[in-house]
Amino acid sequence: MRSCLIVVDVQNDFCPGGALAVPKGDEVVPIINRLAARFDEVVLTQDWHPRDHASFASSHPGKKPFETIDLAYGKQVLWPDHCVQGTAGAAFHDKLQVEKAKLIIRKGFHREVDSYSGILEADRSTTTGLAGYLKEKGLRELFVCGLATDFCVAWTALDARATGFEVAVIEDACRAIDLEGSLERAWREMAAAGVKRIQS
Ligand code: VGL
Ligand code: ZN
Repeated sequence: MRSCLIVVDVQNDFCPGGALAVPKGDEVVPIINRLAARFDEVVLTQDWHPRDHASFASSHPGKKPFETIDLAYGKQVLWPDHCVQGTAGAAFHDKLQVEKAKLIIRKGFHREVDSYSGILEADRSTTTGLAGYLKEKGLRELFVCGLATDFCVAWTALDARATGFEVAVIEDACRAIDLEGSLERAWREMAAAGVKRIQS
């Protein structure tokens, strides 16, 4: 079975000093660089929002970051503006060794639809093309790492599993946001779905 490392959203805005900083988010960088050296296949995902994205609290008058609202596809957490296309915050952490990656999947670029998942957008019907790419290349075993454990990593791992891949999340190569129990919930859902929880 051919395997692929999926590196989720290791971008400046999710690291200390960034707009939506994940605590200790930058600590994953050297761990992921070491891991990537051991894989022939590495894919990066990149959160890539338009300036007026529906997941930004600033797009909804009167709303504040970390509140939730109902959008056409269901509940949406509202975030500080982050990973705006072309900004320094949307760039990969400058110590992340990205040369190895053959594919960068951008997501969250539809103004009205968020995408925590690297596979399926939040409307649960628009695909990013990543599953097709991996299948066509015969990559059936996925190792997922990056930011944040309880949002984009978990959603990517769950969708990959639901699409039929073997999936493991590398816990020490991830960091979490942990919003109102989201981290524990994410691990529970991943375990129930058959996502393996491993260490680098
Ligand atoms: C993420 C919140 C909003 C993530 C992205 O990468 O986990 N979280 N956008
Ligand atoms: Zn985002």
